[in-house]
Amino acid sequence: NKVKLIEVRSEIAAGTRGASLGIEALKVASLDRDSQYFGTFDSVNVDDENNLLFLKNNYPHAKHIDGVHTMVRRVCSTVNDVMNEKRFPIVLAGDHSTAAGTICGIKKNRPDQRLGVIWIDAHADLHSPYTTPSGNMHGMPLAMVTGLDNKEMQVNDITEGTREIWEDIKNVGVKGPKIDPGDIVFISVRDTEDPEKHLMEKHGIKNFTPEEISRKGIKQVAKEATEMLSHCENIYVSFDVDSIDSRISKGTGTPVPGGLSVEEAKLLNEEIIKEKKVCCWEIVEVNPTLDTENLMAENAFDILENTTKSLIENF
Ligand code: DIR
Ligand code: MN
Ligand code: MN
Ligand code: MN
Repeated sequence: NKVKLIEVRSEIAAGTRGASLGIEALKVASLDRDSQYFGTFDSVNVDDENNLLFLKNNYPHAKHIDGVHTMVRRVCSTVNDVMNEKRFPIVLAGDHSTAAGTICGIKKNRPDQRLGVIWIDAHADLHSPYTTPSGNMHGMPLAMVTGLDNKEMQVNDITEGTREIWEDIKNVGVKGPKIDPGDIVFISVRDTEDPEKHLMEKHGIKNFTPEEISRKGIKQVAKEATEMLSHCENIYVSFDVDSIDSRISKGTGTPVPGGLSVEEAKLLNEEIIKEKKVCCWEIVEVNPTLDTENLMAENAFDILENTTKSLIENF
């Protein structure tokens, strides 16, 4: 059994409460679907740092960065362990900052190999504490792993305490950047701030916009996205459920209109995971407290199950 689930019930890096319940909501959805998914695969839990939410946070431009640092290190170490077992990690997480830990873990495991990232999200998650509009660190995982502070677009003055931990986060797993910004491919990104737009232009980061996706179709987008990373030995896929249109994705912290349909998201992940270079897949940001009837989790579960099936069929 090649797949191993990694469960990370983190929500410290989100701005809205409840994403740590996303995994439980996926499990409830699996029962309502009469699926044996969670009885089929081994899983390992990563401890969260959510108790920090009950304390005043002293880092306004990187909220709970101390806990995020700890959590990123734990995820890194667990992903590395699972890859050492020659298993394929499927990460079920809460807020998207965990993805930094995942990328650190893959890089720690395969330090000499180039890692590309397919980031399916409404957001670019490229902020640093210097540019964030919210201080919510789920908007920062790609800055953590590229090391891009983007100080030329600085809007926040950060304290020495924040800066020190931020620098430590950049060295989790292996020292320095884990990926090149040019090795990121965005799909469905449609809500970005100026500092992120600046980085995307400066580093020529490709985004398959909703318009381009409807013009080309999902299969073509999946093909082009993986081909763009043909120079990388490994590909990590990060699936933020807010990539799905806000008419469906009510149960997530930051829904955005104009996104993927559930069928599109399903086919997209099904196609991308057929690529042999994909070495890890992650799903994040299901928040059942914002939902009615567990709709987001049910759709997310269908995508999770379908993606896993496609992965196994194509081993
Ligand atoms: C916004 C929202 N760019 C921020 N980011 C979200 O606060 O950094 N990322 N929601 O998932
Ligand atoms: Mn995200
Ligand atoms: Mn998002
Ligand atoms: Mn925004």
